[in-house]
Amino acid sequence: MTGAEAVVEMLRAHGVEVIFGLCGDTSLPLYDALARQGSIRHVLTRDERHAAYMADGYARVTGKVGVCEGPSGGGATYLLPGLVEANESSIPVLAINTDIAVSSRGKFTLTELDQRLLMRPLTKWNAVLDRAADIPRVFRAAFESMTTARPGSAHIALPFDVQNGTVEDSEAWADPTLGGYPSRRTAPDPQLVELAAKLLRNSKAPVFICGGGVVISQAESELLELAGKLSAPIATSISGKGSVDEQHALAAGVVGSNGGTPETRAIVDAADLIIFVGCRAGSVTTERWRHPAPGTARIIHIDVDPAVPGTNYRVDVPLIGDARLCLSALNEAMNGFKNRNRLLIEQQKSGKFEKFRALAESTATPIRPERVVAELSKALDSDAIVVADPGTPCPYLSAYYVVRGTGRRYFSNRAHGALGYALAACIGAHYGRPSAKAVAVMGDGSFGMCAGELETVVRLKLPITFVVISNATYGWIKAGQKSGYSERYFSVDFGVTDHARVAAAFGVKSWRVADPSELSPVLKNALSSAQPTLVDIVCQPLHEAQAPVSEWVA
Ligand SMILES: Cc1ncc(C[n+]2csc(CCOP(=O)(O)OP(=O)(O)O)c2C)c(N)n1
Repeated sequence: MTGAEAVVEMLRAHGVEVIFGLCGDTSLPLYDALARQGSIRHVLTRDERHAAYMADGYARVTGKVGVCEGPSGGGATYLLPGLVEANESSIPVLAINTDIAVSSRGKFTLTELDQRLLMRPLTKWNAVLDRAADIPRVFRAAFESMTTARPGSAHIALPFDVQNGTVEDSEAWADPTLGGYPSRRTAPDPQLVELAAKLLRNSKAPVFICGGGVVISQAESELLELAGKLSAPIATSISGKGSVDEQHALAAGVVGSNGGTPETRAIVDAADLIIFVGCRAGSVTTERWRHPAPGTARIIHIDVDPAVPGTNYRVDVPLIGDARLCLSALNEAMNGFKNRNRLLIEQQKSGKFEKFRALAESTATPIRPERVVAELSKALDSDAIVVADPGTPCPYLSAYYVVRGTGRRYFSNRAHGALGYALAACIGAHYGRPSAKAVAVMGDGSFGMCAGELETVVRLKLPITFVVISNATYGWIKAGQKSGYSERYFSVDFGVTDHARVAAAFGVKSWRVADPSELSPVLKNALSSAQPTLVDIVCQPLHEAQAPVSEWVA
């Protein structure tokens, strides 16, 4: 077979069903091979950035590797943002950039770029192919790297002449289990499990803080079993939403500087033992390492990456391994244990939601962000997938959108928080879980960075709903200028755009809503449509709102 055919065969053999990408001169052999094989669906995008974000959204909701592709030069620099986001968020995304021919290297060839150096620091694993015979081995290595230990992204550069080379048919084999993650689970050291169990037994007020690792590892039921034995609240990072059904009595909600509130902070501060699970204890989740305050609570840190425990907190017991296996081992070690000293969190939870409800019922204009979250929550089924961009959507939905059920039903790009992620990630999520309603919520800053992809949504007739929070400003930054720079607002406001009309020009059914009483019927209409829909909501800007962002709370 040709090199291009071998690439397609290696993808198919790893269980790949869909690829997101954009064509180029150097990709012609690959496209022809994709056209001739017919089993892998190709979703043509309008920007490689969005192809990578689609692969990321797909991977997040399926537990499978997401795949994107683009051509040489600009195709590689445009794929890059999605690859680095996925890598830092522990999401396996494979990117293939085709490249100039090996025989054209070093001759000022159009689009020549050192893809090996470009992608090396941004991915978990990368390679530039020099000959077709290496294709099977390189693809096996990429899938193995992406789906074992801490998942991450991989990049393969595929030169034009390599695509036209020859690969032995018998070489194109794969282990299909490497197409999903985690593909190889590692168990913790039993001695450290015993030490952790001892700390758990002696704790009066243990609190879990879960990151994305619980959902990635599908450890939700093991987590709930252990939390039940300990009567311990389960707090999460933004990426950890889905670790626990947020309606559960032990669910404490999102903690940290983005989406946390004084009430959720109080739950963390009351702990005498913190159990971090699949959570890097980064700046946002810990409010810059102040909550929990160092030294106030004992720490058990569970993570598959040995470099994580001990980086930000002095850890009493590190448990290195897959979250599900670590929690299972702890459940076994704690067999028969029942803690009766329950840390009460009902008061904090009801306090948080009482304040929210007061604003959510507001009939004021511009429409309050709280009202948007409340109406959206009412209108969505529990199995909906909500993707939030930075700006207003992320803190508000993280704090107040109550995820009903476990697993990935809500996510945001929390590694880099680049604007313009949600629309494309939501398209990927739709392909991953077509039976669920997928909804992207974005600021108007984000809309400006992704609107061209509305053509893709219309061309493919995707029944996705987009919500734009319109405030004609980069509100998050303006709020920072208010709280930290005495309201010296500088270069943060932009013009008013009617996003509904823009979307309509693409062929998207759309509404612009300025009156809060119209919100509920319009959202219901939009969400029940089998076509792409967009609701543009004229909203109170963040610097005037009471956002759940601790830096801005006086
Ligand atoms: C690509 C990119 N550039 C800049 C930023 C910095 N940034 C964070 S939030 C924000 C403002 C967001 O504005 P908008 O999308 O309109 O939402 P709002 O805050 O107004 O709700 C900016 C510019 C970013 N996150 N990503």
